[in-house]
Amino acid sequence: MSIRLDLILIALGVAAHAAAARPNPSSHPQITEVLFNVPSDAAGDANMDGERHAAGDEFVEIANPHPAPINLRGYVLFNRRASFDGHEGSGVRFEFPDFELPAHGVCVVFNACDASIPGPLGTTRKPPESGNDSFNGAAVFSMENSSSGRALANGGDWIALASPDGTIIDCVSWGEPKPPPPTGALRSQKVDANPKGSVQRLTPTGELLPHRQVNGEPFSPGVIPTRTNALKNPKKSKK
Ligand SMILES: [Ca+2]
Ligand SMILES: [Ca+2]
Repeated sequence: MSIRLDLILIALGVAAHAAAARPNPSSHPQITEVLFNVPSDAAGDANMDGERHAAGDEFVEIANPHPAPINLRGYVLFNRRASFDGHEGSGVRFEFPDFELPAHGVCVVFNACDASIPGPLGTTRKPPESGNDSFNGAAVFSMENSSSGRALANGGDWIALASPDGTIIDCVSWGEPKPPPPTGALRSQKVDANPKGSVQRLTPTGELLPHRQVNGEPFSPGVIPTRTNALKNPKKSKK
């Protein structure tokens, strides 16, 4: 009897250990939205400076899906013409300053070439002084890019988010970029090269979807939208 009980307890212990050893969802922030192919008309003015700019309106939205803040210092965004450590002339790269992204908080990093983005703005050297009301209170950063050649390629490129030790947490790719997306990312997804707006993730474990498919809008920097039935029932878009 006692032996059986021991065996049961051992089995329960093994089960508990197995559960504990299961891979956790990443403890890192994540990429929740990317605008790499800026819509061609005035609707492409994602950074709200009043002008559509093929490079300046590009952005990456980052969210903290966890119940505790994450300091983004040393996290790096970079594309195929850049690396964790640096970039070439046309590379896109942004390293976060000392900034605490609150639990479930959202921030947005704009390419910002030729842009005068409204509201408080952080850079790689300093965090924004406060949340930005033009973007639903999200923390907004500028890459301060001065050349429109420093941009994500519409035809094929990728953008990666790496943690301060260089681990690639999240990678989003499209087309047939050269060089190809880095291997070994904790998560990676290939998306359509022309999603007619951004691609957006709705939940921490969800896939990136064309934003227009989610709610009919081209993008939502600073906002994680919920899917609406606007597209299925265009006359009944209330919700
Ligand atoms: Ca703009
Ligand atoms: Ca969004």
